[in-house]
Amino acid sequence: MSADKKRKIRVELRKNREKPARERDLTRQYLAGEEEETAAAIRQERVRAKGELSRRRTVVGEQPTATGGLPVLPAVDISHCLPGRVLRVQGLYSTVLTDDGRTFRCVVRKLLRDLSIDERHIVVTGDRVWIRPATAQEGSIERVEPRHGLLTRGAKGKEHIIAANVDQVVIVASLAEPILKPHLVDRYLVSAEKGQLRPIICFNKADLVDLVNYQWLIGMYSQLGIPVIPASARTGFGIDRLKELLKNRQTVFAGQSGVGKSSLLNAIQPGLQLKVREVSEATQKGRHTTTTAELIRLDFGAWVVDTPGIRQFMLWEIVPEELDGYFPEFRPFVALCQLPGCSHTHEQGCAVKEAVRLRQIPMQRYETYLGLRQGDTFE
Ligand SMILES: Nc1nc2c(ncn2[C@@H]2O[C@H](COP(=O)(O)OP(=O)(O)OP(=O)(O)O)[C@@H](O)[C@H]2O)c(=O)[nH]1
Ligand SMILES: [Mg+2]
Ligand SMILES: [Zn+2]
Repeated sequence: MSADKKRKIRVELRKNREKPARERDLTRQYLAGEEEETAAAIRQERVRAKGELSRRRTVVGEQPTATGGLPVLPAVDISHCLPGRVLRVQGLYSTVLTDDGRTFRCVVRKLLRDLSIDERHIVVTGDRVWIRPATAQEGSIERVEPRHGLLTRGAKGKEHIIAANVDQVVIVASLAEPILKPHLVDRYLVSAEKGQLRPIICFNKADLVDLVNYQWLIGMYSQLGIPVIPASARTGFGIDRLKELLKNRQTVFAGQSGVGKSSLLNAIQPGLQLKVREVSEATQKGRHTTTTAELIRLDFGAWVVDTPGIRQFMLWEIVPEELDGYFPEFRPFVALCQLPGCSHTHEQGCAVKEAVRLRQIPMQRYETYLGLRQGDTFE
């Protein structure tokens, strides 16, 4: 934080809170996951309905250069504050690991909450923050640094940031139960491209199938230049290769519930003891074993984020006209289409369609593209 960038900035604050804090805490205890999202959306509606965006205040800080976060980065007194990293967010509390290795349970400073129009996602897993310790184990988050490397999705018409400040995403899919959905893998790939994350694909549960039947899939993604790792958390197959790719990097594990994200992390670092689904529960649908995204520092010099499986992975803020930009293998052909702004769906002289015909672009990928243009959810 350099002093010369600091200045007084006039900002709009959210006005009064719509319900007393205590009452809301209680509500939160009873709600989890999607239900809480709905409740948050309802509370949000109430705030908007009252048209309460009128209070203003002057804050000393910097104007962030990146968009998406809060409108100001408040200056913090570094003689009282510590830099750290958000390990997980649970309700009103975030667990922060400070750079000197201590863990604090933190609330978010009121100013930050007031600056945020949407109260969710002021702080997300992976955020770099400054905290002010109150006791040896508790404190408050005073400032959130601008984010890079995001895994996001759309949820109920809003952006949901799953993890911030990561370099890469391991897209985990299962070759057995739950059934493999290549379109879902493609959707995660688009999201990776959008969040500027390097993608890695891990096909787990290889112990349950004959890999020969999946060579086409492994080959297809490998040809796109994506590292593809067939693996088994159960037998340890592929785990060393995966571990190698995680070294000295920050990686988020993503994929449907039950594909084995937590199991893979447990195999990568024995003793980690992340909760995994009991075998007897394996057939129960819709159960999430991991419930919050959690940042973990592994022994061999890697940071990973274990995430809960997502039922509906919607893309966020991608306009149809720009969708082709998120399919890297389309790029050389897009420029050759006859019509400017070609949608590659029905046009004459479309070089993308021709490339699909000549098998220079895999049919599977083109079908995903068409589906996403039509707004499919692939559920
Ligand atoms: N046979 C076999 N089973 C596996 C493998 N990996 C995971 N499983 C099983 O699959 C089930 C789900 O594994 P989890 O690690 O809990 O899956 P997850 O992706 O973390 O699921 P959520 O936390 O709900 O998102 C468990 O019963 C695991 O034992 C594997 O490689 N082979
Ligand atoms: Mg899990
Ligand atoms: Zn075209």
